[in-house]
Amino acid sequence: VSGAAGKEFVYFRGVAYTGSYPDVASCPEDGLPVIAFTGRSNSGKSSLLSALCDHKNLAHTSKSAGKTKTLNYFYVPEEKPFYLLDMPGYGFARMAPQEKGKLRRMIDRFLLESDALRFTILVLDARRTLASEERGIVEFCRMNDRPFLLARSKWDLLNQKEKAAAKRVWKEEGVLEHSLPVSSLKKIGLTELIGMIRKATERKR
Ligand SMILES: Nc1nc2c(ncn2[C@@H]2O[C@H](COP(=O)(O)OP(=O)(O)OP(=O)(O)O)[C@@H](O)[C@H]2O)c(=O)[nH]1
Ligand SMILES: [Mg+2]
Repeated sequence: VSGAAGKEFVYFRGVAYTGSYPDVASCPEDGLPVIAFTGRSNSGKSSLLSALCDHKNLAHTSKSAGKTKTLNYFYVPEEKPFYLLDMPGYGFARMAPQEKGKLRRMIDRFLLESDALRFTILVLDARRTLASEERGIVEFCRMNDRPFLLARSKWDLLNQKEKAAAKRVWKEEGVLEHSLPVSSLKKIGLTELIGMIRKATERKR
């Protein structure tokens, strides 16, 4: 698909907010595939999910400056429907240590145990290198044959030199093939990501 009209066609359309759940046990259990957006606080998860739906702030459901604290489900009404799941960010500095730990455990539990999870999209600022939590998620996905992607966000903020340098680092980190530059602001990489998500939802577990 090419051209402006073609681009329009690939966004997720008619996406509806399903609900926000405080823990794994209360999430929908209807067997529909789940595509999870995880990563550090402020990495751009909610913005990316919204951009894929051709929306400015679909996923910013909380009024408190877009800080996601619950598991937020969005229903995508395609021929084979699925959920996009906006997860809370881990490592949010202004959060009490106890609350931080609780959120972290909830996120880990979901990524480790969910039967519905088909694709883990780890969103990280393209200007950053992999931190230990992020390495942990990558290792877990590799060991358990779980499809994953490192969405290198805010790509619009890098100049040509920084982009080239970033790609060299991804190669050194051993994740070049799993990395996709994206920008919610400038709509970079969205078509590719939508294709990957559709493919992932068709996979059997
Ligand atoms: N320049 C630029 N800024 C972005 C982009 N995507 C997100 N941002 C900014 O990054 C900040 C964080 O975005 P969010 O989408 O709320 O991040 P999040 O990962 O959902 O954050 P938490 O819910 O706290 O975990 C906001 O100020 C966004 O405007 C992008 O593609 N380019
Ligand atoms: Mg968020």
